[in-house]
Amino acid sequence: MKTLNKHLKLLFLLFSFSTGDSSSAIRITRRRRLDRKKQQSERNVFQCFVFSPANAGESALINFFLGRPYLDSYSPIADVQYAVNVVELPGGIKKTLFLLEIPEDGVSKLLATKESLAPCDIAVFVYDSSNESSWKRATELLMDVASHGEDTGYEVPCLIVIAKDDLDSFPMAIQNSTRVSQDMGIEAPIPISSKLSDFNNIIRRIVNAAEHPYLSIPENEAGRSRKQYHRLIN
Ligand SMILES: Nc1nc2c(ncn2[C@@H]2O[C@H](COP(=O)(O)OP(=O)(O)OP(=O)(O)O)[C@@H](O)[C@H]2O)c(=O)[nH]1
Ligand SMILES: *[C@@H]1O[C@H](CO)[C@@H](O)[C@H](O)[C@H]1NC(C)=O
Ligand SMILES: *[C@@H]1O[C@H](CO)[C@@H](O)[C@H](O)[C@H]1NC(C)=O
Ligand SMILES: [Mg+2]
Repeated sequence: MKTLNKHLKLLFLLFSFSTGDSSSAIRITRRRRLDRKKQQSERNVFQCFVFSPANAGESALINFFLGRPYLDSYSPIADVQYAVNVVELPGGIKKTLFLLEIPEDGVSKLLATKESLAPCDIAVFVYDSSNESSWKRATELLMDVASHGEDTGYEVPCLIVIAKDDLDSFPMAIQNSTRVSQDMGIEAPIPISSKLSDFNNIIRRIVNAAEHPYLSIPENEAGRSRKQYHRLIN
């Protein structure tokens, strides 16, 4: 957890430099809130926190992001804790994306601090499609982040990623994860298979969700119908 705190601080610093914004966390956060009101963020640098239960396939995703080949064995010890790359969007627009791995055992400590999600533009929850406890744990993490957002005002857009889509999924997997995303008013879960190099445009979709935070922030019922209305009129 000490290392996680260090990484968060470092990311925060890098973020301030890369945006030419040497101001405090407060200003960055205020700008994020403004982005949400405008429903569109024009920032060039986004930070993604990646949450996942153990063995979910998170490292395989981060390795793909870094342009590295898929391995049949990843070691948690050799895990990349944060990664950065330039993402080219349709139309040639380039955005810088940071991925920060949040180890499962660090989540409760992370969420114990009110401002911990202030530097987070998008939270991604990865679970293993073949592993029911992976799904259950990932849902808990999503709920924890969502209620942390409601309690503190640091609400973040969330995406669910179903990893290892090449494996047989457990019963009710698709139905239940679709229902959870609908209930929370977020995008449908995105299946990927690192093994088959089938990434379903995941990196661009992460950037896209960060650019349109309003559409992916988990909400209560009133917020959901408002959101549906905006989807319809856009
Ligand atoms: N079949 C299949 N296996 C995968 C896929 N992605 C990862 N794996 C395997 O699943 C295991 C765990 O993958 P990792 O990427 O290390 O998962 P992780 O979430 O980083 O795991 P920890 O760091 O231990 O929490 C490894 O043996 C991978 O080779 C996939 O798309 N399909
Ligand atoms: C299933 O997921 C849990 C995490 O919730 C993990 O501890 C366990 O190792 C996983 N099992 C397999 C076979 O990957
Ligand atoms: C899926 O949903 C059903 C009905 O709500 C529930 O009984 C079951 O426990 C869920 N399974 C998982 C893996 O979430
Ligand atoms: Mg890993």
